[in-house]
Amino acid sequence: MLGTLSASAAFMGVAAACEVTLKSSDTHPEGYPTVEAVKYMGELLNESTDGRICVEVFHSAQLGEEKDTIEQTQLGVIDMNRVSLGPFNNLIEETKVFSLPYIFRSTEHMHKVVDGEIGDEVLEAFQDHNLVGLAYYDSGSRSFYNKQRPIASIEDVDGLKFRVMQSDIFVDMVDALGGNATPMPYGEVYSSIQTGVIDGAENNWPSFESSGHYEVAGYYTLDQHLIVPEVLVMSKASFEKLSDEDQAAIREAAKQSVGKMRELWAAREKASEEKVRAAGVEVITEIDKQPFIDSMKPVYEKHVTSDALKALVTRIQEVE
Ligand code: GTR
Repeated sequence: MLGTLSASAAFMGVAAACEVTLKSSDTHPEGYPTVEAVKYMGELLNESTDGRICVEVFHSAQLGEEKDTIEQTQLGVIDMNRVSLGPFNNLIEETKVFSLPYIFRSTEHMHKVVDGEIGDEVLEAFQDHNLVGLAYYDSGSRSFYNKQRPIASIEDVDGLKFRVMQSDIFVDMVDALGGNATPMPYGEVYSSIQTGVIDGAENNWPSFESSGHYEVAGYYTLDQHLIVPEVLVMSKASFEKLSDEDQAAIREAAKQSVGKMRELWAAREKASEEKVRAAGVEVITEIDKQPFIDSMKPVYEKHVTSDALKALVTRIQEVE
């Protein structure tokens, strides 16, 4: 016990011993914007609680793959978790609307939506699942990469096997484009491409780069089918152990870390793109997105079924 406390204090570089150390999970390595943003959130929280609350970030999937860490967070084994919204889709209906292909016209559109009322409503939906939604982080836009051929039009997707995050929406998305989808944990993608279990996957520049997937999948097509935000969530069990004042401090520190995250994200997107291009990956930028957008109709029809979800989708589309 004492060992953990002093180790955390040393980790945070603070003199005061932490009364509470919140364990936070992330699939990405140190230096990745999400990891650094949660560390920053921890520093703010530590300051506002006079050193009483500390946050320790377990990066590089040390605590497990996202689907499993989400369950652990619901159980209170893990206190905080920074994850994509995607893996929540099968669990929390409302998160589906932010995971629909081409729902956001741009990152600016996504920011306006998540920073406003709709964003708050979706965060609130986590409450019914033993989780507290704290903040949204950026994740750029996701595009397809594969090792077989450049995708220059929708016809080129035909028959290719892509890994997707564990969400039915993404399986249906790839199917609707004529490819074959395999949901699997992030950590298995590299070797699965290498051994030919799949031809490729889809992700943003920083993940494509930091995971090393660009080493085994040499064609990247900027079709930008998803702008799905990341979320920082907390275990309701861990949250409710704290005083109202400390709960408010956590919410505030999380909100304050968003601006910092967006800065880190913009810089990393550029750096990752440069690294991937320099490595010789063929990047296909000239692509007619309209056929991709049009083919998503059945995905919307299948997943946006309740009146509540339909209303959310309309409200998102109406945000200028
Ligand atoms: C990344 C995201 C991760 C994880 C990963 C994936 O962009 O930051 O949280 O969801 O994608 O594809 O599994």
